[in-house]
Amino acid sequence: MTHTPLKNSGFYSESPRSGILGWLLTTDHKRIGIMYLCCIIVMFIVAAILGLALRLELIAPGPTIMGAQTYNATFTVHGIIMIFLVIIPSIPATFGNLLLPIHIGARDVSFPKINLISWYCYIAGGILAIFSIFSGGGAPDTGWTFYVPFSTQTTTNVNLAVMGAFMLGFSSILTGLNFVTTIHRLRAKGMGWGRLPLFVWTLYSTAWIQVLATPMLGITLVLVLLERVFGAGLFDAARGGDPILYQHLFWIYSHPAVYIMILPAMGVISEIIPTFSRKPLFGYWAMAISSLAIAFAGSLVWAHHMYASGMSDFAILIFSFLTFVVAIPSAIKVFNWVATLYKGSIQLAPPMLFALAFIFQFAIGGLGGLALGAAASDIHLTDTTFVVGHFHYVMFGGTGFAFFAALHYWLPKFTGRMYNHKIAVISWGLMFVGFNVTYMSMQAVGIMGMPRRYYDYLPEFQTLNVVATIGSWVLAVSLAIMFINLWNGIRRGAPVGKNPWGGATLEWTIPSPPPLENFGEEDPIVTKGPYDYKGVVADEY
Ligand code: HEM
Ligand SMILES: [Cu+2]
Repeated sequence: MTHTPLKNSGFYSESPRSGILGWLLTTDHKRIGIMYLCCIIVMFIVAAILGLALRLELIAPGPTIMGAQTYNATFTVHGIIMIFLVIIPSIPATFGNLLLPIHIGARDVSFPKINLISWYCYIAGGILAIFSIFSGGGAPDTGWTFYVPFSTQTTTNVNLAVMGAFMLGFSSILTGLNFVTTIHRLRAKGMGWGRLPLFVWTLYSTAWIQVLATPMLGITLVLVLLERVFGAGLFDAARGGDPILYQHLFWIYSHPAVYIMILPAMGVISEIIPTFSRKPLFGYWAMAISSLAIAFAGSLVWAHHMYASGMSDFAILIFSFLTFVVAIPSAIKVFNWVATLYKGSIQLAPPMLFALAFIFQFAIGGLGGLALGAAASDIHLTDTTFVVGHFHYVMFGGTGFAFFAALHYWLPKFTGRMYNHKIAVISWGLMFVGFNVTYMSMQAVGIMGMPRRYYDYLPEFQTLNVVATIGSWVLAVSLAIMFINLWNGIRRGAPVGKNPWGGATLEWTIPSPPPLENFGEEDPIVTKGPYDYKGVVADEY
């Protein structure tokens, strides 16, 4: 069958421009994915350095390296960058862009130009957020949650930070729009819904949250601006407004947003576990449907962040019950990953090690989430460092480690070169220890009662804080080793063929790196499911 150019995509009219314009004006999904990847890794390093500064400050009670105002600004900027510029786009905008069209047998996404615009929205949002740190008025000090009334009163650069988050929300909506349309419209012949890689199912579920929930954040941030610039009074109790309304509006997006963060990560794990167990993934449809179930049920639980805001016991009961309901599809995923490992011929290659650490840390994060979902324990734990430890377990120990697993799994595919495995395993080992020491200590001192968001604390909390800070240094060293090793791999690594890992999804059937049009003259025709390893062997390299 002859190949037919995609209509209106202008994809084929684009001859690869050389030089910087070949990137800044590209509409190729792979190049856009790589541009996101570079930006996100830089942002991660910047925000991680701020995180390390927070830990260093907390090594002793009282001021160590900074005072109260700087501490408040540092955790605010750390949180804003990590959430909006790193974790939310981390997997969809990078590996989603790199792989989604290839996984479904297409040559690009439905709207390549809109895809490029989403990247420019990301850049614009990033510039505004970074500007908010350095321009007059001082870096925002409200926390990443921008809670009113403080965020409408403080004189720091909340306006710029809010506008930055608004632009980043737009970037996320455009990515979601593209992915939903692409999955519905551009699947290759034979690529029925039951043959989609599970990574695609998680991107699909995430895309619906990006499209439906993110506008809520946009509206809420505009209301904060209206309050700050025009004194609208919407959240001002003295003028008939309601500050609690803000918390509802904010979490109606921000809780589903945690699934924008974790669902694609779960998809990465569902690609890696079967490849290195040499077994089809256990319970394909249970995994596919549980992604949709998490996206749906996850939009019904937002007020579990507000048990201490004066809500009625009945409302607390409802939101607590719904929070436990969301745990069910998440638990199904953990069960099915473990069932896939069972009796598999396990290969502990670097991507697999990061994937196994994900399962361990996500399980701890998930159990911590149940303790926070239960009103009785949450009333004690809310706003302590237990909460901080908990979301680092889910967002860093979960999504972060899945992002690193994806880097180790797919970078050889898109660069054509392999990194040093021994160094990768060492960086993984150090990271696993450093991570768990840092955040398990923060959870423990939170249970003892240490509040979050204070640069100072009671002397009895010091021991665990010293342990946590030392843990963060081990974490920092491991991150440095990992990034240097991957960079060396990109530059000087051993060349690899189409399929260095013996994967069975479509990307492992095309050259490394893939050609501009992904597939040759002929559009692929799909005849089997994504995890059928019969006759599939890994290339030597
Ligand atoms: C090297 C890595 C990191 C270190 C050392 C670190 C450290 C910290 C510390 C100590 C705090 C608590 C501040 C306080 O409440 O007193 C914090 C807050 C936070 N961290 Fe991290 N973190 C790291 C990575 C991450 C990652 C990967 C994320 C991803 C989402 C993240 C997101 C956040 C958020 C959202 C907050 C809350 C900020 C706020 O209270 O407004 N961090 N981090
Ligand atoms: Cu939540």
